[in-house]
Amino acid sequence: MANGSKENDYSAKNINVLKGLEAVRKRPAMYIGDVGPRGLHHLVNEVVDNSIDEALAGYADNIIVKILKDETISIEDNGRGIPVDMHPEEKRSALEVVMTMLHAGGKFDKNTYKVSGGLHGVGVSVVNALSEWLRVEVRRDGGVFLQEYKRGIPVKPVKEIGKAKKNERGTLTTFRPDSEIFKVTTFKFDTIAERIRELAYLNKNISIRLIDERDGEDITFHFKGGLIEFVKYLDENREPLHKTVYIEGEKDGTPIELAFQYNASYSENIFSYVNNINTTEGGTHLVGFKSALTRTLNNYAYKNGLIKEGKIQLTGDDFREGLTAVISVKVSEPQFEGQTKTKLGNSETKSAVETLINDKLGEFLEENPSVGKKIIEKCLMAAEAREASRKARDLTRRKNALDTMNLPGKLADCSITDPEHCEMYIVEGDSAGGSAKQGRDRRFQAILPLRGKILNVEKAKVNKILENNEIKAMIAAIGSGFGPDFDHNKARYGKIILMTDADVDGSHIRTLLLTFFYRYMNDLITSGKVYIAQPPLYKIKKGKEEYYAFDEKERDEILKRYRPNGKEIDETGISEDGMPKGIVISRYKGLGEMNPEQLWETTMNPETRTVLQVNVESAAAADKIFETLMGDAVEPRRAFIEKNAKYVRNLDI
Ligand code: 0RA
Repeated sequence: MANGSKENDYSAKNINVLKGLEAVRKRPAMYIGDVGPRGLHHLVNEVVDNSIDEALAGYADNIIVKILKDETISIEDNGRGIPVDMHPEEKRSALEVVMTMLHAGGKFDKNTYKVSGGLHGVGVSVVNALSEWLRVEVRRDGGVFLQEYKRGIPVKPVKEIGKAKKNERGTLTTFRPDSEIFKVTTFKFDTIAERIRELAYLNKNISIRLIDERDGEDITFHFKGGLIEFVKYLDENREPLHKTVYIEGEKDGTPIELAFQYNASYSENIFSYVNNINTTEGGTHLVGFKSALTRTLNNYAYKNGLIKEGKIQLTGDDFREGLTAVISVKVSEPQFEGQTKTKLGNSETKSAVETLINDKLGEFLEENPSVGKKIIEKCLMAAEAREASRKARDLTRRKNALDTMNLPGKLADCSITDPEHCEMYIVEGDSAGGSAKQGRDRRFQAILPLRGKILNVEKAKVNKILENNEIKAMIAAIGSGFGPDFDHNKARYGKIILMTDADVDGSHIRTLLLTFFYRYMNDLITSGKVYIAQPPLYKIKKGKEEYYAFDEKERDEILKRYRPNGKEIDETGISEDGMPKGIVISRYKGLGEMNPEQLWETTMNPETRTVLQVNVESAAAADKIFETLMGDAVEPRRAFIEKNAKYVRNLDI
């Protein structure tokens, strides 16, 4: 009888496991964000993060990630190996518990700085639940142990399948994402490489190798210089004004690392991390850093007579113009807040960071007066430019261009005023703008047509930017400020939708717009308010029937229905065997070719349209792309375009 109750106990636990797995498979997006490419790549991050945690605990320094030929992934580390002995409460192997129970990983882990924010840290059991199969091989205590799972359920108990060599230890996980869950199951090397590169910069003692067995690409990421190298990489195409400043230390149990340099540009690029998570919404560590920077530099400048008393007052913004910085802290019990759970809330972290940087930066400046002088000169220039742009802004204000009371004449506003229900289409060109104005639902859709190309803000000073008519119109229409005083909560629309032609000019204009939003209305992007419209590329017409296709694949699917005996039909609508079928395929070149009804039906009607939400997965990567595409250096831009040319599907020349 005693035995019976034990068995009941065991099945009760099993039921919990099955319920857990079922919950994950039923609502995968709740655990990994989405089931598109982003969610797919999150699986890899999740497993890699576990190995990184083992490395941070001081037990591993080598990680190998492979994309295998059949689109499966393997991740191997030389850590202690996940424990395989019986778990006293769960009455099964600890390995099985870690792999099958939600959030079980942390229970064993005495690791102080375990990731626990955002989408990371959901636990490897989530990866297991969303994999058609997964196998994990552990080397420890002289043995090699194996367990395999199908959609999260163990196929058999953990088994010792061989002997490990002396001191050989580690964990090897291999998995195939479940095609019942994910829309696409092909991995992109660059997406995986981007996160690995970031991790390698943030953890200078770890070497991570990424091998793509599909094409033989093989890169080892190991940066002995850590954050110093990260900052140099970020500023690769910018001109640094001095050697990189590096500060490292621990305060009140919080390890803190910072690297920064000033460059000749005008933009501020601070990237902050907590436990290897990119805190795109900032938080207390960032606040601590900013106030220490302002205070220390200000004191230093006055003490050394670099600023004449009473001449010009430097603000916090002046101390951050042309600054590229990475700050990384490890917090043992991080509180993540904000829309995307990427804002650190722990108040003790602010004072830890502030105190440490005040002390160490002060020391650094005393020891490196030439760097100090360069920095203060740069900040003084920023202050002067700010004065000039304030005057320019005042002028514009007087003309009411930045005033919401006086909306730009080109704006066809919507009648509803509640921002949550309103959207603004920014449309390329007056003629498409005209169609959009006629086709829209004027209750909640506003249209702002742009004439030609907006200014490239990456290369322009603030006062020039504010003189640009298209930019003035956007600032006024959105109505929630600009630059440092931008506040997305005051935006007049909940969605800003960019609608440009599907050609080279269109994508250039879109990039210019995104650069502007990224640099001067950043919160608009991080709060998820910016979208890209997806107009169709083809119309297929047969008699009275009309279909729209958004890419070649969709076009061909539609044509298949008419394809006679598998014969191809070309774009003129004439099949190869010479039978005209009465099918007319038209390729839309521009938005202007659609009449208002078509534009509404295909691109603007919320019931039927597709819009892509713009998000910044990695702020550092986004910064790099804008700098490459829009900055001064020509060679990296050429290289970027060449490398990415294979992703361009519809290049209109
Ligand atoms: C908890 C305890 C121990 C190892 C691990 C977790 C561990 C987890 C992962 C995940 C990927 N690689 C990993 N390596 C180790 C070891 C406890 C002990 O040996 O005392």
